[in-house]
Amino acid sequence: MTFETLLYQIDGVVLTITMNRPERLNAMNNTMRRELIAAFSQAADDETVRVIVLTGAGRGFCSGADLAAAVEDGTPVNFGELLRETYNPLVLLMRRLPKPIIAAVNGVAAGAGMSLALACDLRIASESASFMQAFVKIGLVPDSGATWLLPRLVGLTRALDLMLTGRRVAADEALTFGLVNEIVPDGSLMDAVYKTARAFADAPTRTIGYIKQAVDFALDHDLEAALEKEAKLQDLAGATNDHREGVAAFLEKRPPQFTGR
Ligand code: LHQ
Repeated sequence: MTFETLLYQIDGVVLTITMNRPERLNAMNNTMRRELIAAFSQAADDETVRVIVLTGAGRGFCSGADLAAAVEDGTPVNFGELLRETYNPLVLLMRRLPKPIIAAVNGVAAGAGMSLALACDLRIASESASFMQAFVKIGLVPDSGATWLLPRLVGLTRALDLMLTGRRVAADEALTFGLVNEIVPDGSLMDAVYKTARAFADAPTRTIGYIKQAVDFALDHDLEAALEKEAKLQDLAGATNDHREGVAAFLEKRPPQFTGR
């Protein structure tokens, strides 16, 4: 599939989706929102894809909604409808996608662009990356999952600081409070990301999907419900070839050969 605003590149089992509007720091216009949904849907359906990397072209990761596009279109934006029809399904698709998604945060991630980074499973950032809950600066409420994801990732104290001030947080500060998993020098970002991606390429992919499901479920349910969800998902994981292979490999004292099934 070819896209106007994205690059969609598969190398073995690793898919890289690159947001590609560098002149606007990869701000999301209508086309990009639609294409991101199509790209992640295709990644979900494609059995050969076992890990996804999301990154931005040029010096930005994603600067959020394209603020100029609405003015250029000349049509009034119905914010609630826009969120319900595009950003919200995209974030749900990413959180429910049963494969690991790594954000390669190469530059600024602002507004809904930061939300996309938060919706990934891991965030590896370059030294010059930054994060900004830009919404309040333009009189808007954090959206695209930011109010749900950010407090869970960094705690309420820090989440409210970032959301209420809209201040720009540099990568080193983001690392101190667990917003990113790792920071690497600018020139080695993609090497570091692909090293992690390759490790996931050899992982029991189906089980990783179940882990994502279990954790997201547990975040808004009580212990009893979370225990039951774990039991249900463990039934499914226990029936995978990869579980059988993992146990066999352990007993035979050899590395496992997971196939993602
Ligand atoms: C941009 C953008 C951008 C267009 C940089 N749009 N052009 C919103 C609306 C409706 C409903 C649903 O939800 C949402 C969700 C949201 O995402 S709201 C938040 C939207 N994003 C922002 O408010 C961030 C706006 N951008 C900035 O504050 C700065 O550009 C940041 C801090 C991201 C980067 O600053 P710098 O590194 O100094 O770069 P710059 O400002 O010079 O930007 C470079 C170019 O990119 C520039 O164009 P130009 O033609 O002057 O070179 C910017 O106008 C353009 N750009 N963000 N979101």
